[in-house]
Amino acid sequence: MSEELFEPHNIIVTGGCGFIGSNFVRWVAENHPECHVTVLDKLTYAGNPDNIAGLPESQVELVVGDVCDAALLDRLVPGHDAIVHYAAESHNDNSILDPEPFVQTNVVGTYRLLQAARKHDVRYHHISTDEVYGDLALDEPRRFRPDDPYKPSSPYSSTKASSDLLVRAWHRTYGVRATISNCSNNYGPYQHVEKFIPRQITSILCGIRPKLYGDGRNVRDWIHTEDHSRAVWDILTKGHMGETYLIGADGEKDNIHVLQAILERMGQPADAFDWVRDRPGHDRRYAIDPTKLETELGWKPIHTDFSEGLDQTVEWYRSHEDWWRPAKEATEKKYAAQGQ
Ligand code: NAD
Ligand code: TDX
Repeated sequence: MSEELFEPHNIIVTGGCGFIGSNFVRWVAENHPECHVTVLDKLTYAGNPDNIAGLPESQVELVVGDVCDAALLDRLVPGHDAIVHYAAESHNDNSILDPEPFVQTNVVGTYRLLQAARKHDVRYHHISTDEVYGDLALDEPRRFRPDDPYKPSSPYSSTKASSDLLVRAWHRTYGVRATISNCSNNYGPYQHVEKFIPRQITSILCGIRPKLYGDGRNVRDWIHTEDHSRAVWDILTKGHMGETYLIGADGEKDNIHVLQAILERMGQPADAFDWVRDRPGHDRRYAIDPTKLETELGWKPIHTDFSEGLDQTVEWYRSHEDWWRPAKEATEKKYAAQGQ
Protein backbone atom coordinates (compact mmCIF):
# COMPACT_ATOMS: atom_id res chain seq x y z
CA MET A 1 0.00 0.00 0.00
CA SER A 2 2.99 2.32 -0.19
CA GLU A 3 2.20 5.43 -2.22
CA GLU A 4 4.18 8.56 -2.91
CA LEU A 5 3.41 11.73 -1.02
CA PHE A 6 1.15 14.01 -3.03
CA GLU A 7 2.12 17.70 -3.02
CA PRO A 8 -0.88 19.81 -4.02
CA HIS A 9 -0.12 23.14 -5.71
CA ASN A 10 -3.41 24.16 -7.25
CA ILE A 11 -6.58 22.69 -5.77
CA ILE A 12 -10.30 23.19 -6.27
CA VAL A 13 -12.28 23.32 -3.03
CA THR A 14 -16.01 22.96 -3.66
CA GLY A 15 -18.30 24.46 -1.03
CA GLY A 16 -15.43 26.65 0.19
CA CYS A 17 -17.85 29.41 1.26
CA GLY A 18 -19.74 27.12 3.66
CA PHE A 19 -18.87 26.30 7.26
CA ILE A 20 -16.32 23.48 7.04
CA GLY A 21 -15.09 24.29 3.53
CA SER A 22 -14.24 27.89 4.46
CA ASN A 23 -12.45 26.76 7.61
CA PHE A 24 -10.37 24.43 5.41
CA VAL A 25 -9.60 27.21 2.89
CA ARG A 26 -8.47 29.55 5.67
CA TRP A 27 -6.39 26.74 7.22
CA VAL A 28 -4.67 26.02 3.87
CA ALA A 29 -4.05 29.74 3.28
CA GLU A 30 -2.35 29.98 6.66
CA ASN A 31 -0.45 26.70 6.70
CA HIS A 32 0.32 26.02 3.02
CA PRO A 33 0.94 29.31 1.24
CA GLU A 34 2.51 27.32 -1.64
CA CYS A 35 -0.90 25.89 -2.52
CA HIS A 36 -3.34 27.92 -4.65
CA VAL A 37 -7.03 27.38 -3.92
CA THR A 38 -9.90 27.84 -6.37
CA VAL A 39 -13.14 27.86 -4.42
CA LEU A 40 -16.12 26.64 -6.43
CA ASP A 41 -19.33 27.56 -4.64
CA LYS A 42 -22.92 28.16 -5.73
CA LEU A 43 -23.53 30.52 -2.80
CA THR A 44 -26.76 28.91 -1.65
CA TYR A 45 -28.40 30.15 1.57
CA ALA A 46 -25.51 28.36 3.38
CA GLY A 47 -22.65 29.90 1.39
CA ASN A 48 -21.22 33.29 2.28
CA PRO A 49 -18.22 34.87 0.51
CA ASP A 50 -17.42 36.78 3.73
CA ASN A 51 -16.30 33.42 5.16
CA ILE A 52 -13.15 33.62 3.02
CA ALA A 53 -12.82 37.42 2.87
CA GLY A 54 -9.40 38.92 3.53
CA LEU A 55 -7.36 35.96 2.25
CA PRO A 56 -4.57 36.82 -0.23
CA GLU A 57 -6.06 37.24 -3.72
CA SER A 58 -2.93 35.70 -5.20
CA GLN A 59 -3.68 32.48 -3.32
CA VAL A 60 -7.47 32.15 -3.07
CA GLU A 61 -9.88 32.73 -5.93
CA LEU A 62 -13.69 32.39 -5.80
CA VAL A 63 -15.61 31.00 -8.76
CA VAL A 64 -19.37 31.19 -8.25
CA GLY A 65 -20.95 28.16 -9.87
CA ASP A 66 -22.73 24.84 -9.46
CA VAL A 67 -20.93 21.50 -9.04
CA CYS A 68 -23.67 20.01 -11.26
CA ASP A 69 -22.57 22.20 -14.20
CA ALA A 70 -20.54 19.81 -16.39
CA ALA A 71 -19.54 22.51 -18.91
CA LEU A 72 -18.20 24.74 -16.14
CA LEU A 73 -16.23 21.81 -14.66
CA ASP A 74 -14.77 21.06 -18.07
CA ARG A 75 -13.41 24.61 -18.24
CA LEU A 76 -12.36 24.86 -14.61
CA VAL A 77 -10.74 21.53 -13.74
CA PRO A 78 -7.84 21.40 -16.26
CA GLY A 79 -4.69 22.89 -14.73
CA HIS A 80 -5.70 21.94 -11.18
CA ASP A 81 -4.07 18.99 -9.45
CA ALA A 82 -6.85 18.05 -7.00
CA ILE A 83 -10.52 18.49 -6.17
CA VAL A 84 -11.52 18.53 -2.50
CA HIS A 85 -15.29 18.16 -2.53
CA TYR A 86 -17.09 19.78 0.43
CA ALA A 87 -20.12 21.26 -1.38
CA ALA A 88 -23.39 19.73 -0.29
CA GLU A 89 -26.84 20.39 1.00
CA SER A 90 -25.91 19.62 4.60
CA HIS A 91 -28.87 19.99 6.95
CA ASN A 92 -30.93 16.95 7.98
CA ASP A 93 -34.05 18.95 8.88
CA ASN A 94 -34.09 20.62 5.45
CA SER A 95 -33.72 17.25 3.75
CA ILE A 96 -36.85 15.98 5.51
CA LEU A 97 -38.85 18.99 4.28
CA ASP A 98 -37.54 18.92 0.69
CA PRO A 99 -35.12 16.17 -0.42
CA GLU A 100 -34.88 17.32 -4.07
CA PRO A 101 -31.85 19.67 -3.81
CA PHE A 102 -30.08 16.99 -1.74
CA VAL A 103 -30.37 14.43 -4.51
CA GLN A 104 -29.32 17.02 -7.08
CA THR A 105 -26.29 18.55 -5.36
CA ASN A 106 -25.09 15.62 -3.28
CA VAL A 107 -25.57 12.79 -5.79
CA VAL A 108 -25.60 14.38 -9.26
CA GLY A 109 -23.00 16.98 -8.23
CA THR A 110 -20.62 14.27 -7.01
CA TYR A 111 -21.18 12.28 -10.20
CA ARG A 112 -20.26 15.33 -12.33
CA LEU A 113 -17.12 16.02 -10.30
CA LEU A 114 -16.02 12.40 -10.55
CA GLN A 115 -16.50 12.48 -14.31
CA ALA A 116 -14.40 15.65 -14.47
CA ALA A 117 -11.70 14.15 -12.22
CA ARG A 118 -11.65 11.08 -14.45
CA LYS A 119 -11.53 13.00 -17.72
CA HIS A 120 -8.79 15.39 -16.59
CA ASP A 121 -6.90 12.88 -14.42
CA VAL A 122 -7.12 14.90 -11.24
CA ARG A 123 -6.78 13.63 -7.64
CA TYR A 124 -10.15 13.64 -5.86
CA HIS A 125 -10.90 13.78 -2.14
CA HIS A 126 -14.48 13.31 -1.00
CA ILE A 127 -15.81 14.85 2.22
CA SER A 128 -18.50 12.78 3.84
CA THR A 129 -20.19 12.11 7.15
CA ASP A 130 -20.39 9.43 9.82
CA GLU A 131 -24.17 9.46 9.28
CA VAL A 132 -23.76 7.06 6.34
CA TYR A 133 -23.32 4.27 8.93
CA GLY A 134 -26.71 4.89 10.53
CA ASP A 135 -26.78 5.12 14.31
CA LEU A 136 -25.71 3.25 17.43
CA ALA A 137 -27.61 2.47 20.63
CA LEU A 138 -26.70 4.59 23.66
CA ASP A 139 -25.31 1.57 25.55
CA GLU A 140 -23.47 -0.07 22.62
CA PRO A 141 -19.69 -0.26 23.18
CA ARG A 142 -19.05 -0.37 19.41
CA ARG A 143 -17.97 2.73 17.45
CA PHE A 144 -18.12 3.22 13.66
CA ARG A 145 -15.26 1.71 11.66
CA PRO A 146 -14.44 2.30 7.99
CA ASP A 147 -15.67 -1.09 6.76
CA ASP A 148 -19.01 -1.03 8.57
CA PRO A 149 -22.07 -1.47 6.35
CA TYR A 150 -23.89 1.65 5.17
CA LYS A 151 -27.28 2.20 6.83
CA PRO A 152 -28.27 5.87 6.39
CA SER A 153 -31.49 7.09 8.01
CA SER A 154 -32.36 10.49 6.54
CA PRO A 155 -32.73 11.86 3.02
CA TYR A 156 -29.53 13.85 3.71
CA SER A 157 -27.44 10.91 4.90
CA SER A 158 -28.76 8.62 2.16
CA THR A 159 -27.60 11.09 -0.49
CA LYS A 160 -24.18 11.31 1.18
CA ALA A 161 -24.01 7.49 1.29
CA SER A 162 -24.94 7.39 -2.41
CA SER A 163 -22.19 9.84 -3.27
CA ASP A 164 -19.62 7.80 -1.30
CA LEU A 165 -20.59 4.70 -3.28
CA LEU A 166 -20.09 6.57 -6.55
CA VAL A 167 -16.58 7.50 -5.40
CA ARG A 168 -15.75 3.88 -4.52
CA ALA A 169 -17.00 2.71 -7.94
CA TRP A 170 -15.17 5.43 -9.90
CA HIS A 171 -11.95 4.47 -8.14
CA ARG A 172 -12.35 0.76 -8.76
CA THR A 173 -13.72 0.87 -12.30
CA TYR A 174 -12.01 3.91 -13.80
CA GLY A 175 -8.98 4.18 -11.52
CA VAL A 176 -9.83 7.70 -10.31
CA ARG A 177 -7.26 8.59 -7.65
CA ALA A 178 -9.82 9.03 -4.91
CA THR A 179 -10.07 8.96 -1.11
CA ILE A 180 -13.08 9.42 1.20
CA SER A 181 -13.30 10.80 4.72
CA ASN A 182 -16.33 10.44 6.98
CA CYS A 183 -16.25 12.93 9.84
CA SER A 184 -18.36 13.37 12.95
CA ASN A 185 -20.20 16.58 14.00
CA ASN A 186 -18.08 19.70 13.57
CA TYR A 187 -18.23 22.84 15.67
CA GLY A 188 -16.39 26.16 15.50
CA PRO A 189 -16.62 29.54 13.75
CA TYR A 190 -18.72 30.26 10.63
CA GLN A 191 -21.28 27.48 11.22
CA HIS A 192 -24.74 28.36 9.93
CA VAL A 193 -27.33 29.31 12.59
CA GLU A 194 -29.58 26.41 11.54
CA LYS A 195 -27.19 23.91 13.19
CA PHE A 196 -27.49 22.88 16.85
CA ILE A 197 -24.65 24.77 18.61
CA PRO A 198 -24.91 28.08 16.69
CA ARG A 199 -28.70 27.98 16.86
CA GLN A 200 -28.68 27.77 20.65
CA ILE A 201 -25.96 30.40 21.16
CA THR A 202 -27.56 32.93 18.81
CA SER A 203 -31.04 32.26 20.21
CA ILE A 204 -29.79 33.12 23.71
CA LEU A 205 -28.15 36.26 22.33
CA CYS A 206 -31.54 37.20 20.78
CA GLY A 207 -33.55 36.43 23.93
CA ILE A 208 -35.16 33.33 22.32
CA ARG A 209 -35.36 30.12 24.38
CA PRO A 210 -33.22 27.29 22.93
CA LYS A 211 -35.07 24.27 21.53
CA LEU A 212 -34.23 20.64 22.33
CA TYR A 213 -35.56 17.78 20.19
CA GLY A 214 -37.08 14.61 21.62
CA ASP A 215 -35.66 13.58 25.00
CA GLY A 216 -32.35 15.44 24.52
CA ARG A 217 -30.34 12.26 25.02
CA ASN A 218 -29.17 11.82 21.41
CA VAL A 219 -25.38 11.66 21.30
CA ARG A 220 -23.13 13.44 18.81
CA ASP A 221 -19.35 12.97 18.58
CA TRP A 222 -18.03 16.56 18.46
CA ILE A 223 -14.82 17.61 16.70
CA HIS A 224 -13.40 21.08 16.23
CA THR A 225 -13.46 22.04 12.57
CA GLU A 226 -9.72 22.86 12.57
CA ASP A 227 -8.95 19.24 13.49
CA HIS A 228 -11.14 18.18 10.56
CA SER A 229 -9.12 20.46 8.23
CA ARG A 230 -5.81 19.02 9.45
CA ALA A 231 -7.10 15.48 8.89
CA VAL A 232 -8.30 16.26 5.36
CA TRP A 233 -4.89 17.69 4.47
CA ASP A 234 -3.19 14.54 5.81
CA ILE A 235 -5.49 12.29 3.77
CA LEU A 236 -5.11 14.42 0.64
CA THR A 237 -1.31 14.31 0.83
CA LYS A 238 -0.61 10.92 2.45
CA GLY A 239 -3.79 8.86 2.07
CA HIS A 240 -3.92 5.57 0.19
CA MET A 241 -5.98 5.56 -3.00
CA GLY A 242 -9.44 4.01 -2.74
CA GLU A 243 -9.39 4.13 1.06
CA THR A 244 -11.95 5.46 3.52
CA TYR A 245 -10.77 7.27 6.67
CA LEU A 246 -12.99 8.07 9.64
CA ILE A 247 -12.32 11.40 11.38
CA GLY A 248 -13.36 11.82 15.01
CA ALA A 249 -11.89 13.17 18.24
CA ASP A 250 -13.47 11.12 21.07
CA GLY A 251 -16.01 13.89 21.59
CA GLU A 252 -19.20 12.01 22.46
CA LYS A 253 -21.76 14.15 24.31
CA ASP A 254 -25.50 14.10 24.58
CA ASN A 255 -27.47 17.11 23.37
CA ILE A 256 -28.83 18.14 26.74
CA HIS A 257 -25.29 18.19 28.19
CA VAL A 258 -24.08 20.44 25.35
CA LEU A 259 -27.09 22.76 25.66
CA GLN A 260 -26.66 23.08 29.42
CA ALA A 261 -22.95 23.83 28.95
CA ILE A 262 -23.95 26.67 26.59
CA LEU A 263 -26.63 27.97 28.98
CA GLU A 264 -24.17 27.96 31.88
CA ARG A 265 -21.51 29.86 29.90
CA MET A 266 -24.08 32.44 28.86
CA GLY A 267 -25.39 33.07 32.40
CA GLN A 268 -28.74 31.26 31.93
CA PRO A 269 -30.47 28.77 34.27
CA ALA A 270 -30.02 25.09 33.30
CA ASP A 271 -33.74 24.74 32.48
CA ALA A 272 -34.07 27.87 30.31
CA PHE A 273 -35.00 25.98 27.14
CA ASP A 274 -38.09 24.43 25.48
CA TRP A 275 -38.65 20.80 24.56
CA VAL A 276 -39.89 20.54 20.98
CA ARG A 277 -41.09 17.70 18.77
CA ASP A 278 -38.48 15.17 17.72
CA ARG A 279 -36.88 15.00 14.27
CA PRO A 280 -38.47 12.13 12.28
CA GLY A 281 -36.01 9.23 12.02
CA HIS A 282 -33.67 11.00 14.48
CA ASP A 283 -30.39 9.09 14.77
CA ARG A 284 -29.70 8.14 18.39
CA ARG A 285 -25.94 8.13 18.63
CA TYR A 286 -22.83 8.58 16.47
CA ALA A 287 -19.34 7.54 17.58
CA ILE A 288 -16.17 7.32 15.50
CA ASP A 289 -13.22 4.99 15.89
CA PRO A 290 -10.36 7.05 14.37
CA THR A 291 -7.67 4.35 14.79
CA LYS A 292 -6.95 3.98 11.07
CA LEU A 293 -6.34 7.70 10.58
CA GLU A 294 -4.17 7.86 13.69
CA THR A 295 -2.06 4.78 13.02
CA GLU A 296 -1.73 5.01 9.20
CA LEU A 297 -1.37 8.77 8.80
CA GLY A 298 -0.25 9.92 12.26
CA TRP A 299 -3.13 12.39 12.74
CA LYS A 300 -4.18 13.43 16.27
CA PRO A 301 -6.70 16.08 17.29
CA ILE A 302 -5.29 19.19 18.97
CA HIS A 303 -8.60 20.65 20.22
CA THR A 304 -9.16 17.97 22.86
CA ASP A 305 -10.79 20.25 25.46
CA PHE A 306 -14.45 20.61 24.37
CA SER A 307 -15.14 23.07 27.17
CA GLU A 308 -12.42 25.42 25.90
CA GLY A 309 -13.59 25.00 22.29
CA LEU A 310 -17.15 25.84 23.32
CA ASP A 311 -15.95 28.98 25.17
CA GLN A 312 -14.19 30.13 22.01
CA THR A 313 -17.24 29.34 19.86
CA VAL A 314 -19.62 31.26 22.15
CA GLU A 315 -17.17 34.18 22.06
CA TRP A 316 -16.96 34.02 18.26
CA TYR A 317 -20.77 34.31 17.89
CA ARG A 318 -20.88 37.11 20.49
CA SER A 319 -18.36 39.12 18.51
CA HIS A 320 -19.69 38.31 15.00
CA GLU A 321 -23.31 39.36 15.23
CA ASP A 322 -23.07 41.10 11.83
CA TRP A 323 -22.20 37.73 10.31
CA TRP A 324 -25.08 35.66 11.73
CA ARG A 325 -27.86 38.21 12.27
CA PRO A 326 -29.04 38.35 8.60
CA ALA A 327 -29.83 34.59 8.58
CA LYS A 328 -31.33 34.27 12.06
CA GLU A 329 -34.92 35.47 11.57
CA ALA A 330 -35.62 33.42 8.43
CA THR A 331 -34.09 30.32 10.04
CA GLU A 332 -36.25 30.60 13.17
CA LYS A 333 -39.37 31.25 11.06
CA LYS A 334 -38.73 28.04 9.16
CA TYR A 335 -38.23 26.07 12.40
CA ALA A 336 -41.38 27.57 13.96
CA ALA A 337 -43.42 26.41 10.94
CA GLN A 338 -42.17 22.86 11.65
CA GLY A 339 -42.94 23.06 15.37
CA GLN A 340 -39.24 23.07 16.18
P1 NAD B 1 -22.65 24.09 4.70
O1 NAD B 1 -24.11 23.88 4.42
O2 NAD B 1 -22.25 25.05 5.76
O3 NAD B 1 -21.92 24.56 3.35
C1 NAD B 1 -22.17 23.99 2.11
C2 NAD B 1 -21.54 24.86 1.02
O4 NAD B 1 -21.74 24.22 -0.26
C3 NAD B 1 -22.14 26.26 0.91
O5 NAD B 1 -21.13 27.21 0.75
C4 NAD B 1 -23.01 26.18 -0.33
O6 NAD B 1 -23.17 27.42 -1.00
C5 NAD B 1 -22.22 25.18 -1.17
N1 NAD B 1 -23.06 24.48 -2.17
C6 NAD B 1 -24.26 23.87 -1.95
N2 NAD B 1 -24.72 23.37 -3.10
C7 NAD B 1 -23.80 23.63 -4.06
C8 NAD B 1 -23.70 23.34 -5.45
N3 NAD B 1 -24.67 22.66 -6.08
N4 NAD B 1 -22.60 23.75 -6.12
C9 NAD B 1 -21.62 24.44 -5.48
N5 NAD B 1 -21.67 24.76 -4.19
C10 NAD B 1 -22.74 24.36 -3.47
O7 NAD B 1 -22.07 22.64 4.97
P2 NAD B 1 -20.95 22.17 6.00
O8 NAD B 1 -21.59 21.90 7.32
O9 NAD B 1 -19.78 23.07 5.92
O10 NAD B 1 -20.58 20.74 5.36
C11 NAD B 1 -19.58 20.65 4.34
C12 NAD B 1 -19.37 19.21 3.98
O11 NAD B 1 -18.97 18.47 5.12
C13 NAD B 1 -20.63 18.51 3.44
O12 NAD B 1 -20.25 17.64 2.40
C14 NAD B 1 -21.14 17.72 4.64
O13 NAD B 1 -21.87 16.58 4.22
C15 NAD B 1 -19.84 17.35 5.31
N6 NAD B 1 -19.90 17.10 6.77
C16 NAD B 1 -20.43 18.04 7.60
C17 NAD B 1 -20.40 17.83 8.98
C18 NAD B 1 -20.92 18.87 9.95
O14 NAD B 1 -20.85 18.65 11.16
N7 NAD B 1 -21.42 20.02 9.51
C19 NAD B 1 -19.86 16.64 9.49
C20 NAD B 1 -19.35 15.69 8.59
C21 NAD B 1 -19.36 15.94 7.23
O1 TDX C 1 -32.53 23.12 17.56
C1 TDX C 1 -32.06 21.98 17.57
N1 TDX C 1 -32.29 21.17 18.65
C2 TDX C 1 -31.82 19.90 18.73
O2 TDX C 1 -32.07 19.21 19.73
C3 TDX C 1 -31.25 21.47 16.47
C4 TDX C 1 -30.96 22.33 15.27
C5 TDX C 1 -30.75 20.19 16.59
N2 TDX C 1 -31.02 19.42 17.68
C6 TDX C 1 -30.39 18.08 17.79
C7 TDX C 1 -30.51 17.17 16.59
C8 TDX C 1 -29.22 16.38 16.66
O3 TDX C 1 -29.35 15.30 17.57
O4 TDX C 1 -28.98 18.35 17.92
C9 TDX C 1 -28.20 17.35 17.24
C10 TDX C 1 -27.33 18.02 16.20
O5 TDX C 1 -28.17 18.51 15.17
P1 TDX C 1 -27.61 19.20 13.83
O6 TDX C 1 -26.76 20.36 14.19
O7 TDX C 1 -28.76 19.41 12.91
O8 TDX C 1 -26.59 18.07 13.30
P2 TDX C 1 -26.79 16.55 12.83
O9 TDX C 1 -28.17 16.28 12.38
O10 TDX C 1 -26.18 15.68 13.88
O11 TDX C 1 -25.86 16.55 11.50
C11 TDX C 1 -24.58 17.25 11.51
O12 TDX C 1 -23.51 16.34 11.66
C12 TDX C 1 -23.25 15.46 10.60
C13 TDX C 1 -24.40 18.04 10.21
O13 TDX C 1 -25.47 18.96 10.05
C14 TDX C 1 -24.29 17.13 9.02
O14 TDX C 1 -24.00 17.88 7.85
C15 TDX C 1 -23.16 16.17 9.27
O15 TDX C 1 -23.10 15.23 8.23
